[in-house]
Amino acid sequence: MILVGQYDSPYVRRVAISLKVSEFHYEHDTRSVFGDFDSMCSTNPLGRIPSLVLASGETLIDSGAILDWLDEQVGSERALLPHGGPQRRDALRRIALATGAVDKFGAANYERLIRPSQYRWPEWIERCLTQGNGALTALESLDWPTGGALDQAQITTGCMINYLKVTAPDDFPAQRFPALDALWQRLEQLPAFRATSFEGYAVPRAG
Ligand SMILES: N[C@@H](CCC(=O)N[C@@H](CS)C(=O)NCC(=O)O)C(=O)O
Repeated sequence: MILVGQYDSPYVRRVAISLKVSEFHYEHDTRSVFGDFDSMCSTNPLGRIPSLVLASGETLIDSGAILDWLDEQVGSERALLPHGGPQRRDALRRIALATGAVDKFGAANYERLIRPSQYRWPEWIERCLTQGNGALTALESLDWPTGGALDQAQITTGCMINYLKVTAPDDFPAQRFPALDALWQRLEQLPAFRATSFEGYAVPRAG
């Protein structure tokens, strides 16, 4: 199978880490969602990452759908998302907050880094940051494991925190989010996180 997308995307990274934790081997297609846009649209009509091209030739798009397929492959005992009940609802809530934070801080990043400065909309950036901080505050108030098996809520939240640390460190002051910072520090030491680490941000920046 081939995972399409670079690890600077927290959506790609959460899939990559989940594949590794579930002991799936994959080739990595590192085409850029910006630099290789036309080619990317032939893989996913939305021109977005991640996609997962299966050995059968079928292409799965959207990280949630890919992770759903992955959990189905390994069965409920090894699935990264609990299969039902309050545990599943709790995990889905954490994941919604983490992916929502990526979307909101990501939108603010695009506005601050990519849109030409004369077209920026400060009120919109402020709204996105308020929403992203709402998610971070909610996640910070929850109990997080300090060890044991990885699950999808931890993986997705770890990828979200790392995305903020790399792309917009001022948006994630560690002293304001100590529980999340401790979670991130622990997760980034794990083999699957280390194997997918990235230090740069591939999106071109406008002046
Ligand atoms: N809901 C999608 C979101 C994926 C997403 O936002 N990918 C970003 C990279 S982090 C992307 O492809 N952005 C390019 C674009 O939307 O033009 C998923 O979970 O896969």
